[in-house]
Amino acid sequence: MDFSNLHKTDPEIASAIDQELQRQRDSIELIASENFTSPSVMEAMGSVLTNKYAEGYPGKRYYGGCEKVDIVENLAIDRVCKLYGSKFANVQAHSGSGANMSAYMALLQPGDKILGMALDNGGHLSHGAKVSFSGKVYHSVSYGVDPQTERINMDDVAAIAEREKPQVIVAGASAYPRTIDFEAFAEVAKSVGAYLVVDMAHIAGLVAAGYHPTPVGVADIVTSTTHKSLRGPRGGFVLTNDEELAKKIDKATFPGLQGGPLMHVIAGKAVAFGEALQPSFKEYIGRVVENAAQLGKGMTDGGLRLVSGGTDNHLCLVDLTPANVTGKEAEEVLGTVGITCNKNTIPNEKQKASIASGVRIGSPAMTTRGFNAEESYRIGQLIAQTVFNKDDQEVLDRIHGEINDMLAKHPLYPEL
Ligand code: DSN
Repeated sequence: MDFSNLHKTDPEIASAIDQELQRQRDSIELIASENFTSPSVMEAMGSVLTNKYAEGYPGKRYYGGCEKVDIVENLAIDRVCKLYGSKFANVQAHSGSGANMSAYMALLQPGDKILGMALDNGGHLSHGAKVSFSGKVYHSVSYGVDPQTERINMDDVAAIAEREKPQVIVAGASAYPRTIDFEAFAEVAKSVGAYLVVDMAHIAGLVAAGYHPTPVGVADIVTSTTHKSLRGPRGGFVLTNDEELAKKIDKATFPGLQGGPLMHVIAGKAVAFGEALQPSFKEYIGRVVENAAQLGKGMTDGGLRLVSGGTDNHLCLVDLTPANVTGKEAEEVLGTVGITCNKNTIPNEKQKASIASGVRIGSPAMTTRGFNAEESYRIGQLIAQTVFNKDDQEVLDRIHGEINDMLAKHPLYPEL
């Protein structure tokens, strides 16, 4: 993209953007919730659509001159409905938390009860964490993973639901490496008269490509972000097959929670949905899943332990205790050898969240960059070698050299 104007008018910001591009190029990106959008998505986001106010919905706006942005929003809605086989979609949520706010506001009154996955067991802030709006506005209770299997145990979820009688059950996670049984969640929700909201943000790309069972048509409301495995711009969306709920979601989003939609971001979403409808996206997600498995195998063979014993999706949750290293230390030392990831709590966590005993390792971004299964296995081995040798600078330098050679084979955004 051409930043020549910005370099002239605001060299400080232009330089920071250049530095960030270089940072992205110089490391293997393994943060499970990040990805690299196509240049087309970025072009749509950097367009004149950022100038337009369009409060309301296509055909029913509170401003004049919305005919062209209506084309954009209608395309985004049509494409996301086609991608997921959904009847209705709202594509205005600015983020995943915002999408969850819309879902809750459509279904609940303040003080009502929600049952979501605990943050320290792999859930998300907006699924009822006490520091989040979702745990302040609503009465939140949680389920976790089974301490032995480290997987969601649906009998436990059913027992908690039966005891707590929530109005909404939330399924979905930010750090859970296994397939989630949405049908089983729907049964539990039905048995206690609760609505089921599925937040599929992490696995949205896998669901779109058929690599994870879909929650659409199973949950009452499905929420998501667009920027994780789906590889779009930062943002959110909400799906439902129920016409009455669709109206409530629209009202909750605008005017309930937001003013003007970000039309440039909605254009980026439409481009990303269009890309995800191509056969090449299915192939990409197939490689994402294969690469995550190979990363996990490399780390396990290197002496680390995977929470739940493996992965079914795009991420591994890694227990670092065999290496006697904390998540914070691992994140830092991996950064020095050119691997970006994030520390993460693990089930039965003994450390506080800012230290943690694990790291989360995801394959969506590195797969977009072109790394293959064999390289993924090697990267997994190098992660293990790095954490087991965190104080041996000679070993770390050799690993960094090997990572740099691998990065050079997969240039990022050569067109920029
Ligand atoms: N912060 C995101 C993640 O990293 O999973 C979730 O929104």
